[in-house]
Amino acid sequence: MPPPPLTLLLPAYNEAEALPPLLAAIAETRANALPGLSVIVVDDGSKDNTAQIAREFSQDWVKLIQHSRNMGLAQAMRTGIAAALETAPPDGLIASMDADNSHQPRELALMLDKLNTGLDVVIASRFQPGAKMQGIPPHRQLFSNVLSLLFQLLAPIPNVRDFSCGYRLYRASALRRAADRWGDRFITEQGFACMTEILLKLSLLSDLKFGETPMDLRYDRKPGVSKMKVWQNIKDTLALVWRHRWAGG
Ligand SMILES: Nc1nc2c(ncn2[C@@H]2O[C@H](COP(=O)(O)OP(=O)(O)O)[C@@H](O)[C@H]2O)c(=O)[nH]1
Ligand SMILES: [Mg+2]
Repeated sequence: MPPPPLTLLLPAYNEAEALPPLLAAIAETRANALPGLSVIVVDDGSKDNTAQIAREFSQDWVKLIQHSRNMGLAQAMRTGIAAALETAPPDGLIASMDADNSHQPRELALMLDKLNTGLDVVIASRFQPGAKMQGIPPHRQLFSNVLSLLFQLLAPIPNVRDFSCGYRLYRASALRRAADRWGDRFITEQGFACMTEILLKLSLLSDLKFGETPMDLRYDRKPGVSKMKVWQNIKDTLALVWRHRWAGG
């Protein structure tokens, strides 16, 4: 039986430099392991050639959606998930990945194997034995370590250690249930905390199973600087865990 169609979302803001090597690596993975793979690049009002590069890649399995102005990672995820759900069959799969060329497309095959052990969400995790990381600034490393411990303590999800990584594989049916249940309130965050919010919301649905695969994070390949506003993200994340734990979501 052929594997179910998999739509990979790439939220992209000013990723013109990172996209060519990333799209080439995705094409290789598609040819070698995942023939059902298609890509949606969500260009979020980039000021560089992000959209042009996605367009020029001109493969029928790459689709470009553009925001006319920069609306932030959360809005890009809302747009991307809604577009992917429109076409996903009941057994379809939806993945997301940073567009900064620090995540490795070939790990998708490993994530799919893991999903097929009976899971609904698989996270490429910096906290699984075997995970590797190159080029992470110490303050970012510290931030993700603290965040992982905080969530394991205050908002634990069985088998989840990496709550904030954007590289994930979901069953479309899981995202559809969340979209049906919360509608416009599925993703309420504005910034990077949306990634954690997606996971927390999914954990409130009954019978979903989560898992992780070890990630090989190549932050050293990322051109330019991180777009994460660290202090804003810390504030948003603390407010999120507070609402989830003590204020009923
Ligand atoms: N759509 C959209 N994506 C963004 C924005 N800021 C960052 N991103 C994307 O979100 C992902 C994560 O950002 P990145 O700089 O890689 O964060 P880091 O890896 O945590 O340092 C990348 O794919 C970015 O292109 C934004 O304002 N809008
Ligand atoms: Mg990144």
